[in-house]
Amino acid sequence: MIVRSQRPMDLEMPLDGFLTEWTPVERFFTRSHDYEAKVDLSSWHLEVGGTVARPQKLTFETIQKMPKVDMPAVLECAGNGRAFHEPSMPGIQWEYGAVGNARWAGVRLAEVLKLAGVQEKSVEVVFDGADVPVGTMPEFQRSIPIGKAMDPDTILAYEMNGEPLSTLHGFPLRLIVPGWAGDCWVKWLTRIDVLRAPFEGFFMKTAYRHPGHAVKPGSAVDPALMEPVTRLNPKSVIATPLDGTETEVGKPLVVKGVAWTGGDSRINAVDLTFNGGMTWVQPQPGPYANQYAWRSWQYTHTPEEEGYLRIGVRATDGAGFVQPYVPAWNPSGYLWNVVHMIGVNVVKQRTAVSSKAPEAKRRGESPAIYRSNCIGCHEDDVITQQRLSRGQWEKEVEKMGRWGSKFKPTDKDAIVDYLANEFPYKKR
Ligand SMILES: Nc1nc2c(c(=O)[nH]1)N[C@H]1C(S)=C(S)[C@@H](COP(=O)(O)O)O[C@H]1N2
Ligand SMILES: [Mo]
Repeated sequence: MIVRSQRPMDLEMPLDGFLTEWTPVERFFTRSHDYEAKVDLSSWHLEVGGTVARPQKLTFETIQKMPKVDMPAVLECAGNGRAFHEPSMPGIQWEYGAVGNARWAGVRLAEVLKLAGVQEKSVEVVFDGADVPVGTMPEFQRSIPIGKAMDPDTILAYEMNGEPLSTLHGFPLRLIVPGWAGDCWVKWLTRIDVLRAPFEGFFMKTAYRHPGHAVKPGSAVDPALMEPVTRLNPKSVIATPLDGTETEVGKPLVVKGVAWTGGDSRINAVDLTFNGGMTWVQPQPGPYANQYAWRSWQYTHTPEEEGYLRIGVRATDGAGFVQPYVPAWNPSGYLWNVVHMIGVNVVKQRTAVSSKAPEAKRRGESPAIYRSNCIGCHEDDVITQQRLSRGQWEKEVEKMGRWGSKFKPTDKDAIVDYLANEFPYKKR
């Protein structure tokens, strides 16, 4: 796994994870804003309240006795692909692997809400987990509209790939919102509240919002003018070959990957090009568990002459959405789904591959004000992956001041200077 942050744990799946239909738990990406919650089942309950006729306090046993539903579905972080946006923005610099395909199982959220009796005029349902915010960060609470909550495909899962949920993935119970981005899939559930007005918490009103239409790259947009991220868009990834590799004339080249989409839609077509989009072929589709799962595809191409293959894959869904060639830039870099294009050199005879890893840039000793104020709640790793302008670093430092870093106001400029010099904006 690619470690994006050790503490809290943010792990990314490498490209070869797209070679299997189901993503094993140990290969499944993880994203946690807080340190993971360690729940003791003997004292755990799920409380259901808000605008309901009969508030509930359910034990794990009660939930397990309700009708069990299987729900294969892709879980993808809204920020997957953020690293590719230009200009860059702060946040975990995910490339392709903040996504996985699993078989979830549990109970319908609608069944649980029926037990409680949702009152008329309810508009949303908000979910809270047992994780405790880091520092003075806001609580991770997220809401979904009542219609999505009552959708028979929205479930409270206690199993992933036939096993009880692991700690990292939300033991003992998490929300599954098939077709919608991962930020709604609240882990370590403890409370569900039905609401008569939209939920106003930080993770609904400030975070996980996008303009819903194109904005000029780099522009600031007021969160009030943005809408919550909901459905995933069509996306496909080439798992093999890898970008920048070589293949030989006359040798069959197997190209493999997966495609998925979101909302109520399903993948309608997957097209593959070997010449940067001039002509397209249709790969062989693999098994497809349901509309929410990813679908593998594969194609064998035997190059007849030397040259450079520009291999790209493009998925189309039933709602008529096609993967774009240019990203829809948005301030937090959500929902990247640009056509995945790689380059493979076709040669007569492959050259020996040098296994020498590129030398990492040596960093000088960091100043004490940085070590004492910026490393504590989290490690250095979430900082070193960023590439931000001075203005962006200044905003990040101010946010960290609000979220629990106790730097002296007089040290702020020196911290910003260090970050802006050491991790400046640069093109990838
Ligand atoms: N309680 C809680 N639930 C959460 C989160 C969190 O930080 N706390 N992260 C969310 C985000 S942003 C994503 S993408 C998914 C990631 O789920 P995973 O770690 O099982 O892959 O969980 C969601 N559920
Ligand atoms: Mo996410």
